[in-house]
Amino acid sequence: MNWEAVLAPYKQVVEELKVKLRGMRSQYELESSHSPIEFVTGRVKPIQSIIEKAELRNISFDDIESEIQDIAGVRVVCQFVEDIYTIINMLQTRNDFTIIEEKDYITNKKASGYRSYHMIIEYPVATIHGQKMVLAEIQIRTLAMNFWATNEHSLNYKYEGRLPGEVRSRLERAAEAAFKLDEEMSKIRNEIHEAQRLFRRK
Ligand code: 0O2
Ligand code: 0O2
Repeated sequence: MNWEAVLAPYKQVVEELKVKLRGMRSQYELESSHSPIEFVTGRVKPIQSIIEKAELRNISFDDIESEIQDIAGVRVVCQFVEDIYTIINMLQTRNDFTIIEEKDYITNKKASGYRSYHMIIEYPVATIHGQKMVLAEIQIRTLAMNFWATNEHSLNYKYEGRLPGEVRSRLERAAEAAFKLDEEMSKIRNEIHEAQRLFRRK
């Protein structure tokens, strides 16, 4: 398999989506006092992770592009939970890609404690051989959800997915604490916005 050639369109999609989403952030900053986007990151899934995921799920090489939906992945990180829904609504009105699937792990957290909103999109990318449809995953989460997910991801990597009971239960508690933090911050959101407006004026 010529991985470089297979992954090239995905690289293109990640770059395009980062530019578009970061552009939205700049636009919000110009036109309103609060941007629902804190920052945007993106990555093409490393080849090793693609192979491991395919093996784990019995996906044949020919089906990788249709079965693994997060080869291209971008992440939108927000300050408040409310911002996530602003982003979702905005993405739903765009016509430069099609939303294939939405997974709301905010209302329905995963067993691990993971929270985030995922959108699987079909994105048309222009290649020298014509247009190609590529699947991409947009993860939308708060700073608190991102903090938790990043740490949990590191621990899972360290323990190869077999977390000791003690660590697992601490992570569960941390997930609830992060959820509480988001809830509390939401309650004083207007006050925070006002403070940030004042600060910007100075
Ligand atoms: P901005 O819009 O000025 O913040 P690249 O295209 O190379 O810049 P890449 O390869 O995706 O992007 O880099 P990475 O490391 O994923 O980070 C992308 C952007 O997210 C960078 O901003 C980082 O500063 C920002 N970022 C990553 N983690 C955090 C975080 O924990 N907190 C904050 N506030 N920002 C973070 P840029 O590129 O300077 O763009
Ligand atoms: P990476 O690149 O290491 O992050 P499904 O078939 O829908 O049940 P699938 O296709 O894995 O499962 O999709 P899902 O569950 O929506 O998750 C895709 C991505 O969400 C993962 O990618 C993670 O980035 C993130 N994610 C999902 N669950 C968790 C979790 O419990 N903890 C953390 N930290 N992240 C999670 P990968 O494949 O793990 O790759």
